[in-house]
Amino acid sequence: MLRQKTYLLGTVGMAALLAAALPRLTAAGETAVKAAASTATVQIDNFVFTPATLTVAAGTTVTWKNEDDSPHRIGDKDGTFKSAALDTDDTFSHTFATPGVFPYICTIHPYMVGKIVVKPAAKTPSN
Ligand SMILES: [Cu+2]
Repeated sequence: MLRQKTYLLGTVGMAALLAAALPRLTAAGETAVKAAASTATVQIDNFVFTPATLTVAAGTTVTWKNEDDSPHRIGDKDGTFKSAALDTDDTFSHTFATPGVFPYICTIHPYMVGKIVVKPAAKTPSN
């Protein structure tokens, strides 16, 4: 038991140390980056992506939800992410770890275009 307590304290101390460098990998840093590492949704309805341009912080998981009567299939030009055909109410999620601009289309209806803009994750506030 004593040994276990020591171990736990050691873990907490280590987590605090690592929080500055690797906030996303530690329990201590989790709260600090919670706002950045969040989720966002793109709605598909009437052959339109809404919002057409979605800006998120790196680490955000974007979920597309097909609320249309027609199937749609998400894909970006570089093949970074690609969904199966989404039927009504189906969803597809992709986590954007890297900052950048990711234009995508519906590969069934290529005139349907959207864009995910990924900003660098917010800096961790000093504890
Ligand atoms: Cu489509």
